[in-house]
Amino acid sequence: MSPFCSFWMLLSLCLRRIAAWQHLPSLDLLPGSSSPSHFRRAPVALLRARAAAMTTQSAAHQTERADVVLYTARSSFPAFNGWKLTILLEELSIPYKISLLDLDKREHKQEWFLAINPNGRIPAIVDYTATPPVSVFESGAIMLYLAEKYQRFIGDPSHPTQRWDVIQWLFFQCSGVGPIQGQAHAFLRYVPERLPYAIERFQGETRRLYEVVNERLGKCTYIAGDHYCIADMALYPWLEYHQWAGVSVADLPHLQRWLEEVRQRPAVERARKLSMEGKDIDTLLAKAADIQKVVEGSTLDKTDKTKTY
Ligand SMILES: N[C@@H](CCC(=O)N[C@@H](CS)C(=O)NCC(=O)O)C(=O)O
Repeated sequence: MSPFCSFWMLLSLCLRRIAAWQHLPSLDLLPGSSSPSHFRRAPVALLRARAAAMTTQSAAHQTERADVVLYTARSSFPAFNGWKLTILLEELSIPYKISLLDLDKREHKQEWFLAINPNGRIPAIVDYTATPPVSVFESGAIMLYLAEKYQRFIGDPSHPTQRWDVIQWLFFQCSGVGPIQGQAHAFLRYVPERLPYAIERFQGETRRLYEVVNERLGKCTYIAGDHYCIADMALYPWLEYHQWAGVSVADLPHLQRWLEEVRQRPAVERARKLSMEGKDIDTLLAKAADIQKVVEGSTLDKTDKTKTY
């Protein structure tokens, strides 16, 4: 091996050591290295991401070391997809930090964050315990990643169906309750035009999904069976804030019983405080008109008008 190559190997090793020690993404210097992740293509972006994480609020399990950095939102509107993840991280009790992106200022559309989540949405995580660090986006995928990694809240892997019960109810939330209730929020609270058809359509479908949940919870303690799991955590923020969608749960007793049970978990309570920072439903409802103005002005996804399709 040439002295030049040895020098680069040594330097690369030192940098990796420092990176692992500080939980920085390691920079691969050796040409032709087999490191597969996109971190190699965006190291500067990720260093900036880390810098952002360090200047923001830390979570209950704040330590000098953060195994995981969660990118979630500081916004005038409730960001339930990020809240799902603070619940899971609190339940797992692992050292993590929260980096709050200001959605009203469209920080989630900046280049450095798009290197982590090309979809430009929160939440996303970077797992610094992995070598090289791993980034994951999409709340459901992040939940599965963490649950599988720590082998918790995912059901007994040796059971023939438990894991799939969890996964199917998690998908039910991620592809059903989340997007549909999200549209109910949008048309009821954020969109400047009043479109009764859209409001009724999404409220009606949200209510139908709630009835499916109620029916299921009449048969088992938690959504995927008798064990509390990531699907419960994913559903909780949405069902807890049903009033934000203008949908009632007054006649859904099993859903209410479950809400009460999940709400009382200490990790859920800590996560609610971290994620919703004083945005209780009464405050939200009282401020709905102001929130609408902010969202209208800044955060709704806008098409680039200069492009032609
Ligand atoms: N399917 C995505 C949805 C993520 C999402 O919509 N996040 C919202 C906050 S809850 C967001 O980033 N909104 C900003 C925007 O629309 O520009 C997931 O589950 O992670």
